[in-house]
Amino acid sequence: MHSKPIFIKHANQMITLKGSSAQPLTKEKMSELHIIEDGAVWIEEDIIKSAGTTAELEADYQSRLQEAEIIDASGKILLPGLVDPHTHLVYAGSREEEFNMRLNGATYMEIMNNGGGIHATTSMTRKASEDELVLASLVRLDRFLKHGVTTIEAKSGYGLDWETERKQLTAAKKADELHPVDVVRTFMGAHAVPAEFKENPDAFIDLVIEEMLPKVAEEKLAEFNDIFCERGVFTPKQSRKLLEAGKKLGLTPKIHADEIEPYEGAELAAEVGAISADHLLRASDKGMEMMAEKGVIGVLLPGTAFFLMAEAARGRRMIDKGVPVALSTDCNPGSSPTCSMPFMMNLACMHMGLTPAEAITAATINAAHAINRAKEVGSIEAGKKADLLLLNVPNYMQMQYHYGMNHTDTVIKNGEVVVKGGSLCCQQ
Ligand code: IZC
Ligand code: ZN
Repeated sequence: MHSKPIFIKHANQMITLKGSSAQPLTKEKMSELHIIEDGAVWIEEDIIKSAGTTAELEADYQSRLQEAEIIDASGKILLPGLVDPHTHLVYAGSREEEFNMRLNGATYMEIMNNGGGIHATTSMTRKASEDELVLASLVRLDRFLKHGVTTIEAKSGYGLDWETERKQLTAAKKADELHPVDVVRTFMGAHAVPAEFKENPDAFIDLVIEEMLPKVAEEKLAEFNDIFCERGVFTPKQSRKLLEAGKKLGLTPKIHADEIEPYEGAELAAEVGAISADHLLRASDKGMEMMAEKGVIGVLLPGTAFFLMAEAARGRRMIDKGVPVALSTDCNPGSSPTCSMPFMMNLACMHMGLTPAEAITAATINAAHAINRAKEVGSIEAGKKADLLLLNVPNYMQMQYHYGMNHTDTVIKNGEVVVKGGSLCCQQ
């Protein structure tokens, strides 16, 4: 625990996003960043005690300025630590050969149907020890942190058998304990139909429901329950059955929806009351409208469209229709091997029609809502966790304008400086 208070002052722009903890932001509210110029925050232990202008906080804390560690943020912007609400953090191996195959014309689904793709990562993850998975995850968490991400979600789904699914979730829990970045867990036993069940996917869904879900709930291994609802993987009917079964055990539904083909995944997300529907590259207008009505968050993963060389999700249309939109890396070895949320924010502007302000909302408070953490993180407000990001740019639009670069200067996680001058601090 940090002994001294931290006083960050003179931020050129402090992007607070205040007042957004109760509901995800929609429509024009996604552009209201609640910026304070010459912004300052006072941090004690792991909590933001106060946020305002430098003049206000200097007056309020006059008698205590001597005891604080002072960070001068002149010329920089201060924003909430970024939140990534959709990752496949825990896996073994990599799939650069498939990348090469796709560049030579093969499709993601062809590769998967020939035993590669998710199946390739599953076989490598089954063979890896829990320690190896923890170590691989810690390396990725370092990369997230260097790019300003302080909280992520992580899914299982490269086991497709109970032993490995459990190993992945336990590895995610250990990585969370060992690393400053917070890791929120999702069970995704139904990520692909394992070869053993190729002829009978219904039987696999029953196995996940009867054998795996109760153990996930009982051992508190995850908060969310996800499924890959996609033509050739799991049908909407199978997806509904699994998500409803999870709900009965207290697991909140999430869904990989309409990623490759339109499949009424967005509609299903609204019907089962999912907290988020993710991907949505081919979501229908009706699906978007149903999501907007039910407040289902659209978690968009622009890196996946970029890396699969596919047309991006219609983010602009979703926002205009009232869907609360969040952004994520989808960090995984097949369709999006990256840990860079800033790059996702740039792609959202270039390929989905979001503005820089909307991209910031989508990568902070709306992303926090998508993993049920908006009361603790995602905005700069008194009482929230001291998870903060200082970027080496003078205003927030330059974050996306200077693309493909990492502007991270300082990251504070739980009130500790964990990145300084763009580099990880050694005390971790
Ligand atoms: O490993 O290919 N889409 N799941 C659904 C993925 C991509 C991850 C992978
Ligand atoms: Zn995914």
